[in-house]
Amino acid sequence: MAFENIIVEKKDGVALVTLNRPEAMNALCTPLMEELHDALEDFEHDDAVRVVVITGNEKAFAAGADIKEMAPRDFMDVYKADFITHKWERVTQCRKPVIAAVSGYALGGGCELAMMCDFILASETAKFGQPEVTLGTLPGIGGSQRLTRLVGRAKAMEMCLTGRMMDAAEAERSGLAARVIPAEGFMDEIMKTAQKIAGFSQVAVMMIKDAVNRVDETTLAEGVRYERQLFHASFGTADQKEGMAAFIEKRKPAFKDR
Ligand code: DAK
Repeated sequence: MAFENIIVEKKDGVALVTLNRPEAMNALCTPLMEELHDALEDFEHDDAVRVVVITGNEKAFAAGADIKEMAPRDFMDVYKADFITHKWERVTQCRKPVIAAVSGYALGGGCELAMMCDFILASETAKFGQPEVTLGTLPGIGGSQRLTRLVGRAKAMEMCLTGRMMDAAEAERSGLAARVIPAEGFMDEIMKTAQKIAGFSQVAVMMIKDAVNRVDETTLAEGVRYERQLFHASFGTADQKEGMAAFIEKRKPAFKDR
């Protein structure tokens, strides 16, 4: 697949997607999001891909939806086209884990794209924000909802109302980022984490992702029931037998994704 706005590399079970519009701080234009959509479709069907990493460059993960593309559009344009809906949210439908590796700015749609991933690993240079208020608008790709779920109402409200940026340490403290990683060796550590997940049973990994994601959609009792069903189902897999046998026999498991 030939792409102009992203770079895709596949290695050791990991598909690395690098957003590649450095001249525009990786602003998320429609062609870029369509390419990301197509790449994710491909990964879903490619057995060689077990984990996806989305990253940008040292200055910017992505500085938002493309303001120059949006500026001339009026209500009817965006409403009738359902702007930012279909292909833009493809990442939330991935069954394989998706990690956002954030260095530099993750603003507006960039912060929202990172939050659509399963978890965020932040370089110590990362800066997160929802500055849409400064443009006379508001988050449009789930920022008001996902940020609030991740960091709580007070911080989300303050960030969306003021456009203030959060640094990496605050993002980790607040639950937005899973972990802060030193800028030096950032991508090596990201790939190590991705490869670690890629080495586990894919069935178990997908079930875990499925179970954790239920939290946003259901009550605690329903969520625990759902988790229990998946847990029971995992006992029907060869990988559960292999994982537990390997523990008892003090050897490395050889998972077969069965
Ligand atoms: N869009 C387009 N171009 C951008 C951009 C963006 N979001 N961010 C940066 N650029 C471009 C700049 O225009 C500049 O281009 P040239 O002038 O060289 O042609 C180039 O990238 C370098 O940027 P700067 O010169 O500004 O670089 P600095 O280091 O000085 O500053 C910055 C970096 C990230 C702090 C700054 O560029 C900045 O503040 N960028 C904008 C951040 C922002 O406001 N992001 C939120 C975008 S709005 C919806 C409703 C709302 C939304 C979507 C949908 N619906 C109702 C459906 C909103 C979404 C958003 O994300």
